[in-house]
Amino acid sequence: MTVNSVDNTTVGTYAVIYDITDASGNAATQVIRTVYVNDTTPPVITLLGSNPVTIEVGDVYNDAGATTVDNYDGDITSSIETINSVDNSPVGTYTVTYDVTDASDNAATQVTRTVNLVSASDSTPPIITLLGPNPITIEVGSVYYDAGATAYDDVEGDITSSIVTVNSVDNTTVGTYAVTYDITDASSNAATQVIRMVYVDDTTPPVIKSVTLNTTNTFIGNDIFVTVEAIDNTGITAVEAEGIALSPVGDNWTGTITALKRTNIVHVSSSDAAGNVVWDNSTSYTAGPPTATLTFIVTDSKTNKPLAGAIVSIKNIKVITDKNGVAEITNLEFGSHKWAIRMNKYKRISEVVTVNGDMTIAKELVRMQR
Ligand SMILES: [Ca+2]
Ligand SMILES: [Ca+2]
Ligand SMILES: [Ca+2]
Repeated sequence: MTVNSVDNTTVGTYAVIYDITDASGNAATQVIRTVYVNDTTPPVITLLGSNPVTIEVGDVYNDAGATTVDNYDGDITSSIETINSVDNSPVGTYTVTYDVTDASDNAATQVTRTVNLVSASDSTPPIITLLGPNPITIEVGSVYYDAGATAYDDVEGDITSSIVTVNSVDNTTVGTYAVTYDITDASSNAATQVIRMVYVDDTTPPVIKSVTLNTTNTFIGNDIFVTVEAIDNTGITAVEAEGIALSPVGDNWTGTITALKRTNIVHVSSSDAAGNVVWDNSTSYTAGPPTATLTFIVTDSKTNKPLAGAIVSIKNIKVITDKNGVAEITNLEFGSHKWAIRMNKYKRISEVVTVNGDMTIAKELVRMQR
């Protein structure tokens, strides 16, 4: 009789017992076989995640781990011994190792993961810092010196020398201009563009070099021809005399003003496109009323002979006729004037005359009766 208690699914030590008795009832000495059921198969480790893994300096390394299954123990993942040497510096290659042993002390083949620690990639653009004022105003015609800018990059440091500057300033033309500064680091990160505004301005007024009148002594209401010579750094846009716009003629500006009575300053202004104005009040003229000459010829009404010694009066002027009966009144203002002629023994006469030019007035005096 054999008693076999071996369970080949369970590690352990078992006995197989052999007994026998002959027909006469004599029992043989029992024989026992010892049977050992062992586990000699190591577990197998399976990596989770990538291998190798590359991370940048500054990144946090999260190990993806591994699983393991044993033929006898089953899932013994929790028994894996992980040695993680990954550090954040220096850059280089690190290794994570995974080991496990089953309950029967069978060690699995070690699994390793390679972790490459590399320099952080540069994703930060440089920063440009302007030097000097912004905006800046310069006088037209003056030289513009750009004060430049500096550039600093997080990885590359001072990269000022790589700044690309585009300077469109035309210092000969009034206007608003931009100077732009750009830079890109070696990882193609472009800095925010910096712009400086440059105003080219004209603050210099024109210069009036001369004011000339064709006459400085004239009559009220007459034209006076004005010639102005003026210069400006950017160009003159207007010249006025007594508020009258003059016209450009060659290098001069000319026009006509109307004479006013008495002595008058001719106020001349010159403007440029920027609105700078200069005045010149150094020139004047004098204008009086227009005058004429009145010639009186006085005769006797009976004899028709000239009368010498007759008194011709007009306004406050008195002129006595000469031997030809002639009296001239000069510089008599235009307008209506009352005149009178009187002479001893003759009847006085008087009239009003309107003077608008030289005139001759012939009059006869009537001798009074005795
Ligand atoms: Ca095993
Ligand atoms: Ca950078
Ligand atoms: Ca100017």
